[in-house]
Amino acid sequence: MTDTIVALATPNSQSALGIIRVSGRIVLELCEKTCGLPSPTARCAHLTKYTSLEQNTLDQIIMVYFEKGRSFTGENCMELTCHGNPIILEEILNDLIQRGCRMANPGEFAYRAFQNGKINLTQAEAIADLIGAKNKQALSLANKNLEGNLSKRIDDLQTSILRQHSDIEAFIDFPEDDLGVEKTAQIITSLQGICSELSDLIEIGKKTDVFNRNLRVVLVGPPNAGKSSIFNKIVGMDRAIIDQEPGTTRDFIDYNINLGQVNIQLYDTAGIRETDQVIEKQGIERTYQLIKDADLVLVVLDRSLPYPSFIAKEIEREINDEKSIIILNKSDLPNKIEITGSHFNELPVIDVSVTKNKTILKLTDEIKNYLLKDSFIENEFNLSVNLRQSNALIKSLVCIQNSIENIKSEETIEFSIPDLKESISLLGEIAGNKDNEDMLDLLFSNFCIGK
Ligand SMILES: Nc1nc2c(ncn2[C@@H]2O[C@H](COP(=O)(O)OP(=O)(O)OP(=O)(O)O)[C@@H](O)[C@H]2O)c(=O)[nH]1
Ligand SMILES: [Mg+2]
Repeated sequence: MTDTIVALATPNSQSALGIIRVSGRIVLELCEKTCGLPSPTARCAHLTKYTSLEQNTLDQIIMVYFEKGRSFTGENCMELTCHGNPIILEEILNDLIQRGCRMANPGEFAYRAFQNGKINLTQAEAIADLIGAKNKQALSLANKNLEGNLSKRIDDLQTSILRQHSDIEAFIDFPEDDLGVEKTAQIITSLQGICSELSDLIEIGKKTDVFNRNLRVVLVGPPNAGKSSIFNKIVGMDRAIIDQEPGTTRDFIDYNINLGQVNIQLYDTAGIRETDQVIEKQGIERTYQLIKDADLVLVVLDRSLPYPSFIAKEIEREINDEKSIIILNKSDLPNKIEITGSHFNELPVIDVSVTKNKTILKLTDEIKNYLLKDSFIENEFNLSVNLRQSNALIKSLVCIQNSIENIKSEETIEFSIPDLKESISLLGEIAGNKDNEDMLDLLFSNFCIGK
């Protein structure tokens, strides 16, 4: 058994209770020495006192012991539910460290659970997602992955690929037994079925992605169009400086907001115009960079002014039409803009005035609808696919497609084998390949301490 790790599993602040988790070799010894329980009943709550090395009572606690093989990490574990005073919790943590434990690294409990076969990688990620979920949908999807829905689909795919792989291998080993037109067609059909399964999962990844990250929404437009004013209205505070002088915002600012089912990172940017000023130019360059990475670009125009042809051309060059909405701001003023016949007329248009709250509410609704447009209708999916998993699925799909091409011709059929093997191994990475240490380090280091 490995060294013994300890961590606070609850926030380090004043609360009713605080939980300390311990896992590893000396747990049973600690049960005896700190709690006076040399042979605690596993998975039962013991009301006891925690005694320090100096023989002081540090707290009255509930201690639960989990025996090796039946704990979260798979090792001997103890959980101490203490009173939620940070001073008590720190004293107990220090005492456990003096007794031979060490502080756990981020995600180290989950990492041990994974190494000991208690959970696979998709389940470990689901636990992290469950804790980090920003909305109800993300929570529900994380729960489904924790139940093993994704792992099950991946397992089934691996088995199906393996079956085709062995049929082809048998033919290569005994080439005198012709694989036959019918059998070849059957293998190709099965592999095509696997391709469409993989494509389905990749598609789910694209759709469920919106629930699991902050979507980038960028306000752009000519100076003075009201970008900062709209930004402040949406975030609900005077975060950005507003002024009647064009060129007020020089560098972008951003703010995180929850819009119910989605979380967005909203950006207010420097107005786009021709300028000789170095700083302003840099600000405009940053705006262009933000446009590139945006999930949605809101092009803000002042409808009380004539159509800004030159600036519109500049913006038109930078934006992706499929990810853009036009906002005609200052609808409380007389209308002077004419966008009919312009490029922007082809895009969705929303009228807004920062003087009318109703129009801002409508705008946030539109933003949400737009970002959710490809996504689910609640409960459509019974699993989610994250970026790491999606990348492996995409590579695996390419391998299968290559192998189909090779199978189609009898001369190249044996070249299909390495691709099939590679596709199985790529799928293996989703549930967890224990040899890929770099990937595991990166993945678990994103977890919080105590998990
Ligand atoms: N009447 C009216 N005035 C508005 C509206 N929105 C913004 N303004 C005014 O327009 C001026 C410019 O607003 P900002 O929000 O600073 O514009 P901006 O697009 O951020 O400008 P830059 O930072 O210079 O690019 C300010 O005087 C605002 O009060 C609106 O809906 N109606
Ligand atoms: Mg501004």
